[in-house]
Amino acid sequence: MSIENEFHYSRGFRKIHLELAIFGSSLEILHCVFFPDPCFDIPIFGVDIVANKSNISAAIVDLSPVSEQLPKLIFDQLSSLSLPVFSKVRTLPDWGDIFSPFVSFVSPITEVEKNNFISLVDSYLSILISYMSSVQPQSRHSNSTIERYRAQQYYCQRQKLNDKTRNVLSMAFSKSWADQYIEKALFHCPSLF
Ligand code: BLA
Repeated sequence: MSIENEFHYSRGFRKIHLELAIFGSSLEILHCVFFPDPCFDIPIFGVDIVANKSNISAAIVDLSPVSEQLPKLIFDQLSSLSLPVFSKVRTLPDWGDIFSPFVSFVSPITEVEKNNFISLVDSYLSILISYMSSVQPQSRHSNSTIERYRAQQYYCQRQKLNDKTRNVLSMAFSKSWADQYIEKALFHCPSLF
């Protein structure tokens, strides 16, 4: 079993987390989240791909809002994408109210579907990156920064309700290791000030 992590930060992003986890020969997980600096009006980019020996059981990508709506520029560009059709679309869990209307949660089956999912991830990332160059930060004390920080805290709280992640990590390590890893590495949300 192995877990490889990279953590980066840059203008606009307080944490860019890339993770590849391999559990024996049966389970591979790619996990990636771009957590914005709350001073910037930027959604949270997230991808999770869960693959077992024979198939990709879950592939999810989203630009999740941190204010009432996604920034208009991002909303318009996401709306104008021609979204690929997947034969197996999955239902979001109860904690999935954090995702945008543009979330794609599927089990890609054919090579075409797998490639279409990867292209979709690429499109979401390109939309985010091109938007980044135009957005200016607001003050750390502004109401909108505080609202975005609270939304990010809520995003982390909801993600922590994913028992599937917790169970895999608990079985591979231990319950207390899994709890700490989820709290401190995956969905840590340090205070704003
Ligand atoms: C589901 N996540 C899962 C599943 C496993 C993991 C085993 C079940 C697969 C399935 O239902 O087919 C496990 N995911 C992990 C582990 C890590 C991980 C161990 O990232 C890290 C070490 N999860 C995220 C992010 C998103 C996310 C960023 O970490 C979305 C952007 C989504 N994963 C997500 C969702 C499910 C899932 C929505 C389905 C949950 C359900 O159906 O109950």
